[in-house]
Amino acid sequence: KERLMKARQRSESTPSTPLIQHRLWPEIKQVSEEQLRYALLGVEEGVWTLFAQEGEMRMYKREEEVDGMVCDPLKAVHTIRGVTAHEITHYFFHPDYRMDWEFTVDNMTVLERVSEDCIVFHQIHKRVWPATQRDSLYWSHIRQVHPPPDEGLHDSWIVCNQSTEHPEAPTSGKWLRVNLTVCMVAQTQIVPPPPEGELITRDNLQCKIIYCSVVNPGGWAPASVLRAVYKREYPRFLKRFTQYVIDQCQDKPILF
Ligand code: 18C
Repeated sequence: KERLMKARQRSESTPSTPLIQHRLWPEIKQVSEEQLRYALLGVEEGVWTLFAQEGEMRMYKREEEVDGMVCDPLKAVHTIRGVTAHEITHYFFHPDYRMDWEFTVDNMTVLERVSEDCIVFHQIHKRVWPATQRDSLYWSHIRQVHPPPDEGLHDSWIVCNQSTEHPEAPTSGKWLRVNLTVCMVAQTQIVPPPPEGELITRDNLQCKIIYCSVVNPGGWAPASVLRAVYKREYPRFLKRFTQYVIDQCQDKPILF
């Protein structure tokens, strides 16, 4: 118990000072807290429809249109072994690894490195025939979740991505800009706990992941193509990304 408490204390983090002083902070704080609550709500029957399932992974959607454009909210839950919540969110947030696992992106640029826990990204996405190519511009914020989680959970982390604007990447006639709100919440569990007096190894780690996304395509796209892309790409993304993190972490010391 004492060892677990110490590991948890080491990983305590609060928003960095440069971030708190940034013009985006009030929005980042509000959206991240709201997304966390939304992610933890669960998937009520009759509201969410299961559309993909593989092993521990479950993906749900709600069919919704805004001004005739498909914007189906997605919620996915997954459980993987051998990695921590911090590791999952670290690889999701950090630009160095983005192109290793993100296969919807042709080009990624860091527009502004606000702080160690917040970056503004511009991405040009792969074109889906016959639609116009899309780009996205969003802030991305990583933080540990406070207060500490319930009994049974060791720690929780969140990455929240939200569309924004930036003078260095105005909308162009070239791409249609998508509008996105995405969050990834990860929770570490120590199961099974190590025998008394022994250290935690990767065999004692389990990580629960909740991924939520709402993407407005930003302009016309055929609904049937869009829903087909959605159904194919989200499971592909979550499987590929989680396997990537497992592979990256297996020979490294545990990052709590
Ligand atoms: O969360 C994810 N990635 C993060 C880091 O990149 C970040 C970005 C999210 C971008 C979501 C918007 C993507 C638009 C993509 C255009 C289509 C690409 C298809 C490529 C096919 C090879 O949060 C993981 C994101 C996983 C994305 C799954 C696909 C989502 C499809 C949404 C469709 C909206 C655009 C429609 C384009 C026209 C299609 C007819």
